[in-house]
Amino acid sequence: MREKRKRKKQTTMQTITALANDVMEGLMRRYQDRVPDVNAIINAMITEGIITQAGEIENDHIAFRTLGVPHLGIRSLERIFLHLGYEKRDYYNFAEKKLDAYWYAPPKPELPRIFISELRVPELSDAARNIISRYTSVIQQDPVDALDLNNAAQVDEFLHSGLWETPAFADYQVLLNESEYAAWVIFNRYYLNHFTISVHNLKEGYDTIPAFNAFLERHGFVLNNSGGKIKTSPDGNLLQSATVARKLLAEFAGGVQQLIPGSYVEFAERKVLEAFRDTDRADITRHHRREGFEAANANRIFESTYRAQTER
Ligand code: OOG
Ligand code: NI
Repeated sequence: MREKRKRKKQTTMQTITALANDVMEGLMRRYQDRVPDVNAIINAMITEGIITQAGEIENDHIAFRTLGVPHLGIRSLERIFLHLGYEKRDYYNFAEKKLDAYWYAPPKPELPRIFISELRVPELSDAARNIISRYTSVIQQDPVDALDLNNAAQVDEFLHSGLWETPAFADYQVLLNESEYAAWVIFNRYYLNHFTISVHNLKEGYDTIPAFNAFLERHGFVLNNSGGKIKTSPDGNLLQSATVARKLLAEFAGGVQQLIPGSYVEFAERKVLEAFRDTDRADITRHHRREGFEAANANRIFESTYRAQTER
């Protein structure tokens, strides 16, 4: 009896992990198609002999942006990942950007962490709120309710679906002047905002953020310099950097084409915690390193899609 139950639990675990892998693959495939820097960075890493193939890259985390309106936002989107075995962790507040965020720990270390943020729409001006509501008020119930969360193809399609009508460029511009985040989401929706290359396990000479940034700049990639190119947590153990989002040709309502910021790529170095500094490098796993995120780092990283960075 107990054996049987144990087997059943193992099977469920395997199914969920396979599901998570499929969802992740779909996200990464479309992201790679949309963000030319992803393949360009992978190719530069191969050329420089840092890796021999893309599969060797460890994905520290991925990130989504959402709108805080009824039936959407974190509460809706997170259900997909909670179903995949992710666990909700710390909360972060971004007062000036009017954002809430949480991070989610994966069920297996091979899967990336997830960072989901949400715009506090009620704090925006009447004009911005009205625009957002014009697009999102057609959503009268949580769209995740309608999904079979065990069907990876369905989840994949949902994450890359319209959700609301293609915005008019004039609406995008009004939002842009009040919240660059709002403008980004109204067009880009749940498309992956970034994936993150873990640098600490790369070969020597590339395994720190300063070294990896130098490599990126040698190859001509432009880094977010808001608050400096290296964002460091107060404990000194989480270092992050990011490219500035390249522009993509967006088609707005009525076929109007405009270049707007798409997604970007991030880099993270998680240092070994003080208590484990004497441990052999070969024995170091994720659990020995700095976990979680850092609000002050994140606050700057958000700006990778803001004009002050993308128009540099
Ligand atoms: C997320 C920015 C924050 C991090 O790792 O702290 C972040 C975003 O741009 O949506 O990715
Ligand atoms: Ni990030």
